[in-house]
Amino acid sequence: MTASKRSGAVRSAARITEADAASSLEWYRLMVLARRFEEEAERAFRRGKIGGYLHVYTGQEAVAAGFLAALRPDDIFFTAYRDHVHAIFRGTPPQAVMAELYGKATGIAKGKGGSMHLFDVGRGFYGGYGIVGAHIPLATGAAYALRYPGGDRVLLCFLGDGAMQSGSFHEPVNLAALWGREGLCPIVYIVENNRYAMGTSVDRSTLVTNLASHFDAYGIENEQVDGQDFFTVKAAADRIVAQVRQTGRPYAVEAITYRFAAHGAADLFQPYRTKEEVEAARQRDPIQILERHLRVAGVLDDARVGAIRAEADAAVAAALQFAETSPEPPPDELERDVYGGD
Ligand SMILES: Cc1ncc(C[n+]2csc(CCOP(=O)(O)OP(=O)(O)O)c2C)c(N)n1
Ligand SMILES: [Mg+2]
Repeated sequence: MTASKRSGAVRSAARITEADAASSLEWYRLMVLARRFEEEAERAFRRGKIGGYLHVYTGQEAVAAGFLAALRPDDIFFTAYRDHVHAIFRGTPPQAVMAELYGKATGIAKGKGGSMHLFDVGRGFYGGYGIVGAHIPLATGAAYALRYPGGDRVLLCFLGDGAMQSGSFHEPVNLAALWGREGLCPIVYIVENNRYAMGTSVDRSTLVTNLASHFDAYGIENEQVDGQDFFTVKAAADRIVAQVRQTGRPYAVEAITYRFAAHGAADLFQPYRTKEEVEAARQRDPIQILERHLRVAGVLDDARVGAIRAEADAAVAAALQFAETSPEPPPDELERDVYGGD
């Protein structure tokens, strides 16, 4: 039986070397780009350019950044519907993500997935799922399939605090533990605890608010991590991914984070939380935290920050332009990539 690491388990930033700081500049650049991307995606949604639904990742960037930074190119990952930034971090061109949000033929899923169903298998991104909890069994089975023929690839499964309370969480997690006993389930469950599932706070969805500890019930090693600090997440992710790669056993992390924006487009008034609470959480903005570390380490100054922001503005403007001017998918696309089609 494992015991979740509780008191004081939210790890504080490790000491940062100059080499760490330099390699993290690229992640700072990507986080700034992602934030700009989400701002413009929301604006385009409000202007009626994007159909369906849209959920942004603003505030949670360090979680995906820290974990995706720990992956090898041949590793794979799954997430839910708050997925634009995961794709951008993994290298999907922002224009292909924006075009997907616009439902255009040049989108990363040919315009047929939209915001919630991004997919980029070539880069190891297996979606993008709109049904809460639905990807947990798929990701768990995929982890088994990765290890069954041998090899040492690893799979990350990002999920929300709300998704943990669905039936589709318990069965696969139990199976993962059993398969892991044979070294056959190299999966890291990353619970992004942003405190809410739409308007339902964590303490209204479970009595056991240490979400990492839920994995004790299945015999899966687990810990909590401060999800706002890139270096803290990255240090944990490097250690955990290496362990899972070596053992083939599952591991679970609860990343403590916060959703700065509304849940989604229909969440206008956010009656379930106060402005003061949001403002307090914004004081721990993951981009600001990383920026401060990098300034102290001497690899970032005002001029460099200005250049990185200008680059992000230009990349997002180009992505919007690409999405605007791309063609709609042709009608016969409806019958492609579906069972029973060509
Ligand atoms: C099976 C199912 N039930 C309900 C919904 C409606 N729904 C959409 S998002 C959401 C909240 C999920 O919260 P969480 O897992 O914490 O993810 P977060 O939005 O915080 O990233 C719900 C209930 C859904 N999409 N699928
Ligand atoms: Mg949540």
